Order: sequence, then C-alpha cells, then structure tokens
Amino acid sequence: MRTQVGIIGAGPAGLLLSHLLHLRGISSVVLEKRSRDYVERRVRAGVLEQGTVDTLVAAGVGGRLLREGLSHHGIELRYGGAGHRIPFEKLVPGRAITVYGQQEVVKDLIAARLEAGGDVRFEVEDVAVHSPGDRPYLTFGGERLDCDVIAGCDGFHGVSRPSVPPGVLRTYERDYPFAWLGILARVAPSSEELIYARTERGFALHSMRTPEISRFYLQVPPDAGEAEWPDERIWAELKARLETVPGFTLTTGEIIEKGVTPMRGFVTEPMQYGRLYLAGDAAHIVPPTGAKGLNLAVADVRVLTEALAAFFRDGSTELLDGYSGACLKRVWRAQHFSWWMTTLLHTFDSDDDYGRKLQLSYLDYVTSSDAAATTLAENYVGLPLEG
Ligand code: RFL
Ligand code: PHB
Repeated sequence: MRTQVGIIGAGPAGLLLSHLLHLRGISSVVLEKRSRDYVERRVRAGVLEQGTVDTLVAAGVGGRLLREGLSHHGIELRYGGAGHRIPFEKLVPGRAITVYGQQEVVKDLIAARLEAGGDVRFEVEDVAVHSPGDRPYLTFGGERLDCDVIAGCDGFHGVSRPSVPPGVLRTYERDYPFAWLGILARVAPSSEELIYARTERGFALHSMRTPEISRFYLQVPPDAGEAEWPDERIWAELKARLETVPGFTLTTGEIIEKGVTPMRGFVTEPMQYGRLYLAGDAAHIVPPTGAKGLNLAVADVRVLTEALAAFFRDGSTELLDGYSGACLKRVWRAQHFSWWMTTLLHTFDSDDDYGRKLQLSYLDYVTSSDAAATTLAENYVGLPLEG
C-alpha cells in the first residue's frame, strides 16, 4: 500500500489534516488505535478560537458548528467575593469564542472524511514508524504503508515522537502540583458565560456544552483518583468554590462523565525530523486553563497543509523546512498564556502568603485596567493566524 501522507491519530489534528489535504487533492491514510465510537465520545476541550471556527467553516465542516455552537463575548473572573467580566466586545471588537465540544468537531470531521471516501482506519494495532529520516513507511497489524511523508498526530502518548532518534529533539517541560477533575452534567448552565473562579479552596471552572449540558472543572491534588470524588462531594465542592458572590446559585444535576487530567506544559523542538512532522499534542501540550490545546493543533495543521501543498505541487521543501519555526512562535505564546492563567487562578503552596498577594494584586489589575484585560482577551480569543 502507498499514500502521499500517512497520518497517525484520528484526533482533531489528524482528521483535520486529512480533510484539508483532500481539499488540495493530496491523498492520506489515517491510522487510529481506538474505535470510532471511543474517539467520538472522548470528552475534552470546549472552547474554539475565532480562527479555529473560521478554518472549519472554510473547510466545509462548520455547518453544525455554526448552528449549534454557542458564541461567547466574554468570560467572568470570580475571586474575593466578586465577579468581574472581561468584555471581549469592548476589548477585542469583532472577536469571540465559540463553545462547541471537541468530540463534536471530531464527529463532523469523521463524517466529512468518510463521505468523501477518505481512508480512516480505526482499531489499528501496533502502528510503528520506520525510516522517518528519508524513506518513511508505517507498519500496523501485519501491513505496510509506504508514504512520502508521515504526520505524527497521535497525541502526547503516541508513537511518532519516540520514533525520532535520541538527541535530535529538545524538550521543555513544566509540571504543576495539581490536576483537574473534569465533570459533565445533565443540567442547564447556571451562568451564560464561563466562570473562572479562584478561591482559597482551589480553582473551579464553570463551562458548558449545550443549553442542557454543563461542564465543570475542579483543581484537585495531582494524585487524586475519581473514586475519591463521589457525586455529592463534587457538587459540594463546586458550590463552595462558585457560590461566592451574592445571588449566584449553582444548579446541580446528574453527573454523566468524570475524569482527572494532569496539568503540564510540554514543547518539543523542532517539531520535525526528516520526513516526519509532529502536529498538535504530539508536539506540545498546555495546561487547559487557557483553552489553547485544540486551537494550537488546528494552527499547526494549517501550516503543515500549506507546506505539504507546496511540496507535492513542485517538490519545494522550503515551507516544510520552516514548519517548526512557523508553528513554535504561536506554541510558545500559548505556553506562556496558559502558564499565566494557571498561575493566576490556582491555589499553590498554602504557606506562600507572598505568592497569594501577588496573585490577588494581578487579578485586581486585570479586572480594573483595560490594558491588562486586553492582554487576557486577545490571547483568549486567539491571536491572528498567519496566512
Ligand atoms: P488527540 O486528541 O490526543 O488525538 C490523538 C489521537 O491519536 C491516537 N493515538 C494513536 N493512534 C494510532 N497509534 C498510536 N500508537 C496512537 N497513539 C495515540 C489517539 O487515540 C487519539 O485519537 O491529539 P490532537 O489531535 O493533537 O488534539 C489535541 C487536543 O485533543 C487537545 O489539545 C485538547 O483536548 C486540549 N484541551 C483543550 N484545548 C482547547 O483548545 N480548549 C479547551 O477548552 C481544552 N480543554 C483540553 C481541555 C484537554 C483536556 N484533557 C482531557 C487533556 C480540557 C481537558 C480536560
Ligand atoms: C471546557 O469547556 O472544556 C473548557 C473551557 C475552558 C477551559 C478549559 C476547558 O479553559
């Protein structure tokens, strides 16, 4: 078997890449180790930058997103007994975010790929990358797929990044001393906009998916297990961290999903080796406080598509050679923003009163100065995409 681009992973990065390449007349095969049902149900991100929405719409996969996505023009920062709105319409006019579940994006992309006769294979076993330096090929389940190029879109725990010879990639990492417990609940959101809450008990986030489904996150110890968090404890803690302003009541309901996510920043440089290109979480992850992971995956894939289109058009490798450099600027901006949001809103060492005072001082600044609030707003809605 052969294809132009062998893609490992049917997450947002791999599926969008396959779709955008198809629109340019470039063939690809997507190899995914999980089942279709599993990837379509995996609950993850929910906030799409304007540029992500524009990319999906321009690619013809934004129909349902435009109908069902919730357009948001602000977020609330809640701390010290008061809520403070960051108004996007005033600070970054014409730019907003859209709340639409990542698994809905994945469903839309899978449907589009299959409808166009795309080759997306699920439950593929033992994918391995061979000769990434020059004549790359993939093996899986006893088969061989020869490729001109391989795209490693297999997430943080995939096989593509470890297939690069030792010493080639440099990695940069930051671990945080806490995790997030994420909850999906069958209950109408108690707020119209997202609430990022800082309390002495830890951070909490009120997000949503639809007018009937809410999404919440709680800062928890790094080794927390789901078993330690029965539903009653979750609601009690969410109430303690969110019902901190007069007149706000959190409506509770049936919890339909929960999971613990570690908080980590990670970047690999470069994001390529020979004919292997890494995109999305395979190359970098951010703590979710800035809502950037999925959006960065989309930005990478846009750059990679342009570079591959030039390569298959006339053999030019200039854009491919510059792939990492073109992506990493945005990646590091998102790393910084995600670190900054995380540092601003989470509870760290309870003995560190100085750190606590700094946090509160910066929160006061961000919620009283348009200059500081604009910094938050323009990063949150997403800095302009190149091209
Ligand atoms: P994915 O989505 O992890 O997809 C990788 C795919 O590769 C498959 N795979 C393999 N396939 C074949 N062979 C192998 N050996 C393989 N190993 C892995 C996997 O099964 C999977 O299907 O990576 P991708 O496409 O790069 O997409 C990245 C995003 O998923 C991720 O950045 C976001 O979910 C991060 N994130 C958020 N991003 C946002 O932009 N906004 C948010 O609001 C946001 N919230 C979040 C998040 C991530 C979270 N978790 C659970 C990590 C909230 C949470 C809780
Ligand atoms: C989500 O809705 O899943 C979500 C929203 C904002 C974040 C992270 C996750 O910062």
